Amino acid sequence: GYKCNVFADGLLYNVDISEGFGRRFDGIGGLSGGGATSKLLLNYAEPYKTQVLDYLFKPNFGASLQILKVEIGGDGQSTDGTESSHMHEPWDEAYNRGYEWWLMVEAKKRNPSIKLYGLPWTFPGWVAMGTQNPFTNATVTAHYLLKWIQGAKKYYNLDIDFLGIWNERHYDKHYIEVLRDVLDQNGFQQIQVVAADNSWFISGDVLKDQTFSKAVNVIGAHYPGTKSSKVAQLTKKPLWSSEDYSTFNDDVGGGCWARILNQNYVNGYITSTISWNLIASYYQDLPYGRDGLMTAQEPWSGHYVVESPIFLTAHTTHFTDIGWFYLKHGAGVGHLDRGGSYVTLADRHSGHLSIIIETMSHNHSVCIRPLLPPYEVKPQTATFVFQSILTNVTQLYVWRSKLRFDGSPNELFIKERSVKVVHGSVTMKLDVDEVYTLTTIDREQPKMYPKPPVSQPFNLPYTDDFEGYPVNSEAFNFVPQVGVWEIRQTGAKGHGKVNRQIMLHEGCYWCNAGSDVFIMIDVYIPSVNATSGIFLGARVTTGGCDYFSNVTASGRLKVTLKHNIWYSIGLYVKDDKASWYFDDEKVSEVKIPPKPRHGFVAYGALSYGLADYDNLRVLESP
Ligand code: 147
Repeated sequence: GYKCNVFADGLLYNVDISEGFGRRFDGIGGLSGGGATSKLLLNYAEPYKTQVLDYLFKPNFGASLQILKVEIGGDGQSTDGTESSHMHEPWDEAYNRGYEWWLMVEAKKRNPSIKLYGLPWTFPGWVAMGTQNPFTNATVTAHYLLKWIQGAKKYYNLDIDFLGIWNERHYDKHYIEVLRDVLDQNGFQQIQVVAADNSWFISGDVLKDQTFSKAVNVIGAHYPGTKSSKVAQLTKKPLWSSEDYSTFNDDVGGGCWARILNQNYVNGYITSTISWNLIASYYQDLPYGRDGLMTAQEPWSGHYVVESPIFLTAHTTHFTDIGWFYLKHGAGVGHLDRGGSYVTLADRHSGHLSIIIETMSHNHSVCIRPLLPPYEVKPQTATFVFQSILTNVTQLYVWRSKLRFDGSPNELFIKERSVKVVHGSVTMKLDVDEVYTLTTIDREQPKMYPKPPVSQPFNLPYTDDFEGYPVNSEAFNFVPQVGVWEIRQTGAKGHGKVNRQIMLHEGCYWCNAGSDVFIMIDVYIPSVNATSGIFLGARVTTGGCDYFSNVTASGRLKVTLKHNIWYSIGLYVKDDKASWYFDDEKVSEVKIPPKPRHGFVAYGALSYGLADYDNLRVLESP
């Protein structure tokens, strides 16, 4: 019963490959790090941890991501915390730090063909030769990254596919060439260099300089607003939105994601889009809270939320693979006449084909950046007309999502009745804020996990004697904002394992890091390589790049302790008073501002150098 009156609208879209294909599709990804964005995921209990990982990586289930990008920890603050380096010093090397190794292993377990991409934000001081420029000695930096790649292979059997330069900072042509050389010399010819995780501006150098061009495999820009430059397109290199999204993951965030997944290709010939971040597993009050594809920020309760971006990703990832090709603009790719867009991707080997359509309205798809110029989307009818060899398509499976902003529940990634292709064409009635996939691939509706546990507040009392962790790992729930904190074994009587600040030197920065509770902790400062003092903080309201100035402003117990002695120190905060305790004796009381009343508790060191912490207790102030 298809009527032909829709043809009167003239809203016809040809789908055709007789003139060849467009660009190769390189996959949709998520970014863990930049920084510490997956911190709280590691200590989720089973089965919730497995469930969350399945929603991200398991093929044909949830987001089914095709790329996992991770931060290569560099011991410095990189947005929501610091991530540990595999080489704090030139003489130090370890591959059991942090959580990015674990995450890559879990992703590969679920999807062996997921691509891995590493990028540094910060570098240990020695890599940058004590400067703030990591390219001061190109060979040293390239070999530092080589170690990370070799460590991935040796300890986890992980093959790294893509390597970046320095997140959103300047690049250095000589360094990129040296890096390419070092990779090639060491058997990593297959690793592709993505440059330079910033803007399209690098394209000019790529176009001008043949030698440099050979060292750059992919041009990666951030938050391109679905556009790429003419020069970038002229390089003929794959163009990636190697960091995008960073939008609060409510339904407007979902709208943003659905729109850019399509329009990055439609407007910018961009063949890969990577979400910052993969999963919001950091405290929501830290910078950019909940800017992930889904949220898992309560390891103590097991509560997590599978937000709409997960299902909107599925519309592409379940029905494509890396290596498929987009069809040409005007022959399966373009804007819809009444707003929205469509892309067609095809597998040149199997002949499978998928069309993804989105009709996200302006106010329901605004991303954090850049500015989105106004446009209109109206309900419309669209007819896709298959041409030449594609007239052999006789039936298409249909998947649909609709974001509703009227309080009623969304429909997310629902398998509808399949449609017959009659006389080579298919007509779809499209409403506003919808995503459709029309595909030749037949899949079952995936069955989701039962509801996770309900949200619970972080409860006091909270204690940690740090005995339960493996050496070199990070203590759960504490998110280092400056410095690097690792569990170490001591011979100290009654202390055993401690949480140690282990950074000895200032690093090469990405940014200049600068409730009523009773927090108590034991501290010990050794005689060699010691920090100059320690501090405790409460009601700390910001983390990230503003952390240090905030902690210092919010008042700190600045004490210079004797070396080689364990002290028990405490900070008691109630109303407008803060009291300091030393070996259980109150030593001073100061007046503090009445606001803020809530925030993080913090403990730290006054300068880079060693300090051991043990037996933390955080209680409600009596
Ligand atoms: C990006 C960083 O690369 C990420 O680590 C994370 O901090 C993310 C949060 O949105 O932002 O850096 C940017 C910061 C500011 C802009 C662009 C990227 N900006 O203002 O255009």
